[in-house]
Amino acid sequence: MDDRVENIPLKSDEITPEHVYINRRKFLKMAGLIGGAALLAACTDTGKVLTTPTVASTEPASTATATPTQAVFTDELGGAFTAFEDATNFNNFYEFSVDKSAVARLSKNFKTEPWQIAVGGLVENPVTFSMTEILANIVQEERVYRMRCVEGWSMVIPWLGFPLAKLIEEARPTTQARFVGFQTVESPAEMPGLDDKRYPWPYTEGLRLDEAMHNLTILATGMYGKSMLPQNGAPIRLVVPWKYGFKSIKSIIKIDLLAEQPATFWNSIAPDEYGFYSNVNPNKPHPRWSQATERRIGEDGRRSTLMFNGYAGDVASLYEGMNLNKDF
Ligand SMILES: Nc1nc2c(c(=O)[nH]1)N[C@H]1C(S)=C(S)[C@@H](COP(=O)(O)O)O[C@H]1N2
Ligand SMILES: [Mo]
Repeated sequence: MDDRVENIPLKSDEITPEHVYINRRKFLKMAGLIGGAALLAACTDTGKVLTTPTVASTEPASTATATPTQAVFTDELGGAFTAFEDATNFNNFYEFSVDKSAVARLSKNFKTEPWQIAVGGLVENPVTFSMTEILANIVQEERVYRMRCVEGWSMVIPWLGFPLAKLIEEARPTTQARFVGFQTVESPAEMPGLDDKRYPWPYTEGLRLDEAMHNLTILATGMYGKSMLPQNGAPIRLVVPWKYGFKSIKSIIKIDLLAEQPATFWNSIAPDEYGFYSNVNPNKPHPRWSQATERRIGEDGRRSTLMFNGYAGDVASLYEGMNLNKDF
């Protein structure tokens, strides 16, 4: 185990990287299971403005920082949008790099057109959607969400997207379906991070069906009023705002309805550190660090982490009767 970070006192601009914990035995075991490459072609139109962003709240975060010419957009709790520059240059996307500041550069030429997303498994109507169809037929709405990474930092991001439920309903899950599995594209020619065979590629994630159908759970196709950039998971990624950021899987090609809880990337690497549910919970410390506080990117100091990342009113009922310290 690599425990270098634990021996270094954290400065305010440092976070605890997820990748410092590597269970080498597990990685080696899984390295033999790496699958083939997905093929992508043509070019991207990233950066194209899709819609004029609507704003969740036009209340200035603070009158002291607001000027008549500069609107300050915030989430419903008054947290200012993270600077676009920060949200697009400080990224976790291990397929490209474990270095957050290198992801934007390394993913610049990632081809996201054409793109398809297949919804299958325990469904009556398996269906493959092209991104063109999705963008033409589904209204992309703006959702301003907090994003809390398990490493202890957070952002406020205005996403463009639509409820995941729309695609799932189209596929008509059978009565056996209880979970949903997601998979990221694997494109070794474009993704240098895939060369590190210690990781259980492809990146996978999962939700319980009721979590997946919840109105807060979206597939995002853009942010800040623009189409998604590669570093943020273009052309389509999951956003589950009450869970740690790693659940919000990027660049999805496959969604499967399942009877059993699926294996997921971080949970297979370290199940005692990254639970299947991974709901944001300030009272449940990560085995190697507290989760009570977080650093909002762009701010000094730390703020308190909120239960379910501030979405308890919307989602706490999904977990009634569960022991959140055991089923974490
Ligand atoms: N495929 C894939 N999805 C991923 C990741 C990744 O490494 N690969 N990192 C996750 C983590 S740890 C976080 S915090 C968020 C970061 O999203 P952002 O870069 O858009 O802020 O993406 C998540 N989705
Ligand atoms: Mo994360």
